[in-house]
Amino acid sequence: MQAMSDDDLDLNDLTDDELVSQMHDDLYDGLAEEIVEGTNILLERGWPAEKVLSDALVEGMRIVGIDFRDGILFVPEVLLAANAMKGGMAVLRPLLAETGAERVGTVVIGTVKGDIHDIGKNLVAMMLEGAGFEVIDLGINNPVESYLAALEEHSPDILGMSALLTTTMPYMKVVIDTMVEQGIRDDYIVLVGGAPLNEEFGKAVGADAYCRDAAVAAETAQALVLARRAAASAS
Ligand code: B1M
Repeated sequence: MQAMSDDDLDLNDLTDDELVSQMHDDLYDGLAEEIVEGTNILLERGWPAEKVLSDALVEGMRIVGIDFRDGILFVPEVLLAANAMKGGMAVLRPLLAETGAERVGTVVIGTVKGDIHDIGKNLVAMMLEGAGFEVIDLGINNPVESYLAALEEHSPDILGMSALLTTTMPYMKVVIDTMVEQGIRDDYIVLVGGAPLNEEFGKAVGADAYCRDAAVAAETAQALVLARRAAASAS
């Protein structure tokens, strides 16, 4: 998938549509430098960070995901694509995370045990920061013990869990059930997300909400924290 692989290709010469399409190809080919350059060019042309993220990066990764599923791309290539995506995200991070808003609350977030996917979780963390939350990111492959230790250490308002595999998403229930057993479940708002989840799954595992994407996660986090504070001050 190398539509324009000419070495002399100057990304600045491309129209917006051509550049976005070239970035999909560059992400597919795992070309991190080109993704960083393309991201900067779109920003210089006045694109909002959210649009660069959704149209150029997330859409490019969606295409990678299809060919990964169909056995056309394999783990090493997808790792390169993920690395390129992270290059673009690093450029966008200060813009997505910048906030003039007052601190709304604290979130502990991490990908569950057995799962090493972190791109979506990282995006959620950035958007939460942009919505005024302090975010403690536990990274990937978290057993229940690491979530519990972080809850104790940071006393957050929210626990967020991410899973990208159908085999790892049930682990969210292990974490929530352990919180129930320890009598601490209701001390926190629990949000869950990740591509294979849905609303029904969120309810079934006992989460407060399932969040479809990073923007929904940020909105939901704000709404639930404010609602909880309002309920606490009314009682
Ligand atoms: Co993996 N992988 N992968 N992979 N990988 C998927 C998930 C898969 C759907 C690909 C496919 O077959 N089409 C498939 C899962 C199938 C299934 O479970 N039914 C799969 C598989 C099978 C695997 C391996 C098992 C492959 C193998 O080894 N044979 C292996 C598992 C490793 C493990 O975790 N133990 C594996 C490995 C990898 C890589 C390491 C190569 C790489 C990860 C690199 C990294 O993350 N650092 C990788 C990647 C990149 C993908 C795909 C292609 C892209 C995922 C991604 O980053 N998407 C993915 C295919 C796909 O999802 N289409 C795939 C972009 C990201 C922005 O979206 O993560 O959905 P997403 O996040 C969104 C929302 O879901 C939501 O908001 C985010 C932003 O809007 N969200 C939350 C996510 N977390 C949230 C938490 C919240 C709220 C919202 O908390 C409050």
